[in-house]
Amino acid sequence: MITLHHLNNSRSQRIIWLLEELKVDFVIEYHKRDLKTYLAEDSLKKVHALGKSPVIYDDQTDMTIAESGTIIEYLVHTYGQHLKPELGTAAYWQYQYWMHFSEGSLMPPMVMNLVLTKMKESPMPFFVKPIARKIGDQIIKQFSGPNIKRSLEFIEDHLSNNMWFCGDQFTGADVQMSFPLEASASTGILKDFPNTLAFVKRVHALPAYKAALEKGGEYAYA
Ligand SMILES: N[C@@H](CCC(=O)N[C@@H](CS)C(=O)NCC(=O)O)C(=O)O
Repeated sequence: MITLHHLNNSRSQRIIWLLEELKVDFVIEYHKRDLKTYLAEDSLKKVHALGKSPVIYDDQTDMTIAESGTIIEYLVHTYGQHLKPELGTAAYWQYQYWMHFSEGSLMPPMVMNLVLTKMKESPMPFFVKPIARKIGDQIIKQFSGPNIKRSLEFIEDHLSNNMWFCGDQFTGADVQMSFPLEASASTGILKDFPNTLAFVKRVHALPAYKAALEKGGEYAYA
């Protein structure tokens, strides 16, 4: 039995979806975000030193595993080899590429945008506010914004020729890529990226995805 340590409105929603796709037995332990800081409550630190979600525990192997990419690789390797291309093929390296790209290249500028936007809105002495705003706007304009746009153009181009990230085969890489893309969709930016938006809609129409939404609770990106 797998235990998933889940946080509301977070990346761990995609792990519930994968568990549903794999039809393995699992239970969810729910953790909550602090309403003010948006950080996870301390209960997650008892599960893993970094106190972040997702984390899974598998009692078959007595292993605790953190980091979405590792969790997806572990679950696919252990319970659903059909969700990854054959080792060593071109499709397999595509799979590896998108598995890493999601958290390694796409998420960092997205998180930066989120933090800077929150910083601009947070309370501070009135005389600091215009300076903080200007710095935040400049970083978004010159760094995170253009990086996100370039990545989305790249993804759009890939999805204009591919139904899923590894071509015709639905894989764990689609699960890993779903979170940043549905988070992007929720901001409206994907109106300029029709193939990427179509991918998100395809994901949202899957029965296992819908079942996962019912189990996960609060989720702002679907
Ligand atoms: N790269 C990690 C990121 C983990 C992460 O930052 N999770 C967020 C939820 S989306 C979290 O736990 N935030 C709460 C906190 O940092 O206290 C992964 O993909 O698992």
